[in-house]
Amino acid sequence: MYSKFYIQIKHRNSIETWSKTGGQPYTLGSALSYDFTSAASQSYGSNMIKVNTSPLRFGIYGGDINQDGTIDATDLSGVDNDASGSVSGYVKTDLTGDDFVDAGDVSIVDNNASGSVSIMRP
Ligand SMILES: [Ca+2]
Ligand SMILES: [Ca+2]
Repeated sequence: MYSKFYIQIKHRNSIETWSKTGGQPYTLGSALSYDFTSAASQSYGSNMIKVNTSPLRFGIYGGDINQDGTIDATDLSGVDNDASGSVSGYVKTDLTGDDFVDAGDVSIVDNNASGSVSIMRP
């Protein structure tokens, strides 16, 4: 016997993302394997972005710096300020994970803010 569940991804500077609409069958006590990356529809509301074409891969949206569920001008402002100050290290405003805040990080937030990316949850 199984029930349907959702898998929730939370990450310090990305949009909270849930597994596909309708839920995932799961038998209590068994191992669970779930691939978010194969299609945008693997996430609830197809709330992911294509990050590679060969192999085809989808990823969660980066840029929700203040973790309020939407990527907008407030997040952009935070990353922009840190980029101007050449902030480095393990900081939330470093979206690319290279330990440095620069135009590459600003670009990601800017694109996702333009798309009004926000949480889609069951
Ligand atoms: Ca935000
Ligand atoms: Ca960076």
